[in-house]
Amino acid sequence: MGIVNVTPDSFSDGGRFDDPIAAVAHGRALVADGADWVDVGGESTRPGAQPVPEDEELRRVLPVVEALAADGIAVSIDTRKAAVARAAVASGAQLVNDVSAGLGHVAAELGVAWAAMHAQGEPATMQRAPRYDDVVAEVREHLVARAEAALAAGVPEVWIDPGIGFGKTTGHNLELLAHLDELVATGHPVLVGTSRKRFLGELAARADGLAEPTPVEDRVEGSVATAAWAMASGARMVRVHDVAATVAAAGLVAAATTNEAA
Ligand code: PMM
Repeated sequence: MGIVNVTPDSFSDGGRFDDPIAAVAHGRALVADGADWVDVGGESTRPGAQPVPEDEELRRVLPVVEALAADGIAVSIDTRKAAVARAAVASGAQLVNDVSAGLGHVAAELGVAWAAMHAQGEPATMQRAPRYDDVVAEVREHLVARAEAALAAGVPEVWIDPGIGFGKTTGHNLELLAHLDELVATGHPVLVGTSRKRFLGELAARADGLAEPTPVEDRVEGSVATAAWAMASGARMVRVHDVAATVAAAGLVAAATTNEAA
């Protein structure tokens, strides 16, 4: 799943694709690089981000969803708002990617696939003091409950996502990645997003003895390595910015796990 953030303030590619023409061109380029899905979002959920009004989010995403879907591209809409999900599906989106895990009833009403992501708290404050007794068990139980309710309500396909970086310390993120197999074992298809996230910058800085996290443009290796790890652990989809490098890694993971080269 390749990422198109139509936002002026996303942490990872803020402002680069906030005009619809650039965003559509970028979505097409991600598909040319091998993405199966293009995830279009109009509200940054980076730590500290402020909510975006509904009419502004609609203005950002709808032309992009419509143009990419018209090309036959599988589009997912990254939103926490029911009205945005409804309008995006009416414009051709086929999956609601929901970082609030609260739109299961909307996906049921629309009859489209739904990705339920775990988050602790709201983006504006979620990184202040994330706390868990057992992060893996708490995330798993939350997601399984949401997934079962959504399936019972008639959602045709439900993905679960541990929400790397959403109300989690670097330690929580690493624990979730180390135990992804426990999410996979629930039987629900797993989606994981580590791409360019801050914990990768923190880990790279720690390795180099630097005080500040490495900048976003220096997180490609960590992004690809963690995507490969997620796929090898059984995740069925990874949400990434660097599609070409990740597709190459996915090919290697597939060869290694099926031992095709032997
Ligand atoms: N991360 C971001 C936004 N949307 N959706 C899912 N399902 N999983 C994620 O980990 C996720 C997401 C934040 O990253 P961005 O600002 O680079 O889009």
